[in-house]
Amino acid sequence: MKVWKPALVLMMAGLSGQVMAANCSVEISSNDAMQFDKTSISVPQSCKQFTVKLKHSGKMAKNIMGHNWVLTKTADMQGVASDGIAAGLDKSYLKAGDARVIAHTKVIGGGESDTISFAPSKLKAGEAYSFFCSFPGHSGIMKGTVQVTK
Ligand SMILES: [Cu+2]
Repeated sequence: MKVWKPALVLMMAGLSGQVMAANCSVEISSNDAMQFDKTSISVPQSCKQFTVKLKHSGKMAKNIMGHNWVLTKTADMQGVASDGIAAGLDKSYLKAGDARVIAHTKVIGGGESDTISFAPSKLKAGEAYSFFCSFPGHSGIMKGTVQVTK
């Protein structure tokens, strides 16, 4: 037992160091000028869960300048955004049961926030992913890329 103990302590120290090194959450702010404050985020696959907190620093109501955060393959972004228009605000401008949507927050207005988590294991290394806002007319500007890291 005595021989193994230092090895175990070392191993545990190594593990906790790893957990601290991986950034498993991100905070993204949006505003009344139809902008996100980030154009790219990194999602480490070493995280069991990755958490996104979306904030709206503006004052405008969600039916006028609402924002959400939607994650899809980059190739699916356009289709998800246009199919979402008809879904309306109550459905966060996303078609019900849209399998192309990997994760999303609800639509929020000024002063509000919403937090979601998803498993990075859903993302494949080498595939191109993007995040965007599916509020009608916003995805042309409100979008960014997602880097899948180790
Ligand atoms: Cu928006």
